[in-house]
Amino acid sequence: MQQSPEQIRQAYRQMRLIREFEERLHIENPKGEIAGFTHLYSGQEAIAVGVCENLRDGDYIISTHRGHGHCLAKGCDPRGMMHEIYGRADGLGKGRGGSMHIADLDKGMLGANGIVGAGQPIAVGAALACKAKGDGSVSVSFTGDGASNQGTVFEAMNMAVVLKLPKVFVLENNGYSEHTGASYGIGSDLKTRTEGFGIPVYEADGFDYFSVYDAAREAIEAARAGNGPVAVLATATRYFGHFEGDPQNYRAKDEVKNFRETVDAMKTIREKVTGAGIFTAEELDEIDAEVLALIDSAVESARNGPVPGADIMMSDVYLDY
Ligand SMILES: Cc1ncc(C[n+]2csc(CCOP(=O)(O)OP(=O)(O)O)c2C)c(N)n1
Repeated sequence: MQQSPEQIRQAYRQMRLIREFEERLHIENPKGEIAGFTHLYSGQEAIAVGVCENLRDGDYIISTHRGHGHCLAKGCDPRGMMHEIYGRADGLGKGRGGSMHIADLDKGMLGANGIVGAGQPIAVGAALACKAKGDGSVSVSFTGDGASNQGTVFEAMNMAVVLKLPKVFVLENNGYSEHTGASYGIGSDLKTRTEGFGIPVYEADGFDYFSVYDAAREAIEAARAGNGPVAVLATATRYFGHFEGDPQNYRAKDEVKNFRETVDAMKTIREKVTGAGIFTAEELDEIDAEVLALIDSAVESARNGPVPGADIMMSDVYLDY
């Protein structure tokens, strides 16, 4: 482990923050106070955090419909996000976007997106801006196994290669596209397909923060150096349904339970960090308690936050030049 204890502490906290944010939303969602679809990221924490811990403030990310984890990993305020998910006027998007449309341009988070694959062209544009600035910044897009079959992804890959852009394609294979297994839906393997575009692929174990961090570090360094686009391919699972309310009848009975008990990302990082003597279990428990208190207070204030008035609903609809 080449990271400092402080870096590891930060990564662990970020992963715990995502895990608890999502587990809590799973409890809150059926209460009926959250409008629209909610897609949870629990299980995939090591991927978002392993990638984003390699990023700088000036780098950009584009998320997916399953975006809370990416937003938190890039540094978006959990309270502002919770208020947004509850549709509150003081949420990150003034309550107009909800779960699927969280953005925070100040943090380089260019947006989550309900149209599968639609983030790709935006991320190519951001990568072009990074190249023009010439400051070594990069643009990162997160893409699911299902989204990887969209034409927008192929176009983005080709254009990023042709223009030699500092673009990082993070391919997150969680095994399913809605209810369709990746093995059924993907015509060849993601690695060779991506390499076919001329993009080097760095593979990682998506349950293991350190594996993702190392693969992403190598990939991102290559992109910063001006060598053109790269990809990080990580495999993990999602613990909840495609959306909240999905009964997951397409999964084997004990599938999620087995993942939670064996390769779980939080369990893995805890075992590695305590095993290497970097932090004790009690020190990690303290971080967990601090995060849980933060989530409690974010949910409480979001439930009581102000609803947007008509003035807010009508603002930022059209762009004035
Ligand atoms: C263009 C488009 N086609 C289809 C959908 C419906 N849809 C929403 S999510 C999804 C599956 C995405 O799967 P994947 O990219 O693997 O991400 P995951 O949900 O597994 O995180 C589909 C087909 C959509 N929102 N947009």
